[in-house]
Amino acid sequence: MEKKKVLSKKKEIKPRDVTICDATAQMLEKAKRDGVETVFDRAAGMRACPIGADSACCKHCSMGPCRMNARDPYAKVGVCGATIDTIMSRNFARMVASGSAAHTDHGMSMLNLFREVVKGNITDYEIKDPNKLKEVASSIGIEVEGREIHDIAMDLYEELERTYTQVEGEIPFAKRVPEKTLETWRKLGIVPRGAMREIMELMHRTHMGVDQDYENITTQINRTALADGWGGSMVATEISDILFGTPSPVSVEVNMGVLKEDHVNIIVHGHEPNLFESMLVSVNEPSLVDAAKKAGAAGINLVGMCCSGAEMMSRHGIPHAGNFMSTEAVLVTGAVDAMTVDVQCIKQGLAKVADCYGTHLITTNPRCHIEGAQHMELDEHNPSACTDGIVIKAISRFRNRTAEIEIPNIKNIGIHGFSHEYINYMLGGSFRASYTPLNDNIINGRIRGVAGVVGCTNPRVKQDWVHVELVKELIKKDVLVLQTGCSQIALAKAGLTTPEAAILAGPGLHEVCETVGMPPVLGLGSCVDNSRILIAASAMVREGGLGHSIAELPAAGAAPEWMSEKAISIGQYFVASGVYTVFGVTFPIVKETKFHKLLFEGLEEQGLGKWGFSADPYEMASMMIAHIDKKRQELGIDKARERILMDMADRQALKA
Ligand code: NFS
Ligand code: SF4
Repeated sequence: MEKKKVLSKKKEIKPRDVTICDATAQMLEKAKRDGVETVFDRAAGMRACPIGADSACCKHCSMGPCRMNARDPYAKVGVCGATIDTIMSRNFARMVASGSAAHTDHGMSMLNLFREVVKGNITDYEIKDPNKLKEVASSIGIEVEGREIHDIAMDLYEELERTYTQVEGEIPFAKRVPEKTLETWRKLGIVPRGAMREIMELMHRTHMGVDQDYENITTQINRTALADGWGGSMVATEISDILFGTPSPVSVEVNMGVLKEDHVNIIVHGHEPNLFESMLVSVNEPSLVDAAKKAGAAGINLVGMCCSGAEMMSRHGIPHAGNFMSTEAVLVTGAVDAMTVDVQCIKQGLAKVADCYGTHLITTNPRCHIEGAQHMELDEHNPSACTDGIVIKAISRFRNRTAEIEIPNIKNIGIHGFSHEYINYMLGGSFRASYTPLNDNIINGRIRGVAGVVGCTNPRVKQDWVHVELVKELIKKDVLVLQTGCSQIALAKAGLTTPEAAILAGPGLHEVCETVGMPPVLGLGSCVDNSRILIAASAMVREGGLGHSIAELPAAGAAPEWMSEKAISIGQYFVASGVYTVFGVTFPIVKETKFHKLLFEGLEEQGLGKWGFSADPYEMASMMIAHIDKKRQELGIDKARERILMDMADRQALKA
């Protein structure tokens, strides 16, 4: 292999220090030998700017950029007079605007596809789940009884388009929000109109010289974030379920060992499921399978990564090679013949690594080209033109492989694909699908509460470690964990997505898992599928016995290794929905400021949730558990848990 050395003279990393993922560590060793640089090397060579990390600078106009002093935040103001609170809240607002834009644009792409499918202009995709179509339609007041699927679908399209374009009025999915939560939003003026309007207004308000009151900016921050969670993200999830099927539990292999040396290996990495769905058709196309065999391969092996991977593993049991911190490392195996990407979380660094191993890196979405990568646009009217072409390129790379191949021999089998619909069914049974058993088990104390642990991996912390330690700690204390995104993959690799992992759970949760046959950690899919957590939370409120708003639930959320603006938007919509949400790594705000106090305390006083921060997984767990216990106490169900734990101790004593 012709090696193009790209490793610069920077601090050397020790693979075991930067990740607990054995496969990734093994590949980082190989990368070192091959002279290839990855995100971990670049992170070691790049000292994070301390002023930027605290969000204590502004470059919104050319009178600046202006730098504040994080140690003495009120000592200075910007040239225009902007205070630290204005500057930080504007910066935070723009993260929310960008994250919300990413999810809503993704959702809008799904909705466009849906419209064209319904109209018959696109024939390569179809409505796979008409039941879900009806459910979603009737949840927002569309008549479904005795009507044609096509007519319901067209009404649903028109209604959901308002999620984006509506100038005035509440977005359609506001109808799914528990009444008391919605009441609070109305009082605060944060029920979203259309996402386009909210994002536009937030960008306007954060322009130089517009909104210079951090509290008023925060109102629009909330509204824009809610337009993501209950708007763009929820539309992305629901429409994808309607088009491609609602997930139900499926056994899936995760980790780099899913690559096969004797197969043509194709990885799909990104976020929108349409590319992947069409890829799945192409790799099963007999003429292409034949071509692969003629090239000497045993077959074509299709594998996912990151969030599009998480969707495909949930819906179809497609193997998953790893999360965000492993996307370059997986190319170091030399076994990847093509990696195709659409949008979001696609490191530009992939281009160089792909080049080093002769892997085809192919972009497919008009929104995302990468210098040095090949672009083959996916047109939904004829998707196979793109995806067949990618398979052909992958086959030719297989035939001419020169890179030295080393595939980590590690695979972790787990159960994934839990949806709100399935949780309902799993716990309630097919004849009385409901959340009663979940609520009952929370009320009687077997389950202490529910935690959503989600989000990215980040080279500023040891890959997967914070996720895994946090989740282990939570389940040990009887907290049921719901997961999405890269976090779910971290736990899958750690073996916690199996029913057997229930032995790591506390006695109450263990008993429930054993009875139902479920893992203590339920994987719900990709990051837009965090909307499934919102829907589940609303169902718990409606079921009764756990308060009247999401804020009253014994629940908490965390993104322990977050890195993206999308994660901030998600965090903010959970907070605005009423959830205590704890982030790790770093928090982009100076402590001891008014804006910090508003996010970490003030929002809760308004009836919403609040932010928390800790970089330490054990402290994070105890913060979340303390919150859950406080909510149990407020609901008057704290004593029940003591009783049930005493019963369990008695029973265990009897057994002994
Ligand atoms: Ni979410 Fe998915 Fe992963 Fe983070 Fe990126 S892939 S949308 S942003 S890194 S979890
Ligand atoms: Fe500085 Fe104000 Fe311009 Fe920001 S908007 S760069 S604080 S002068």
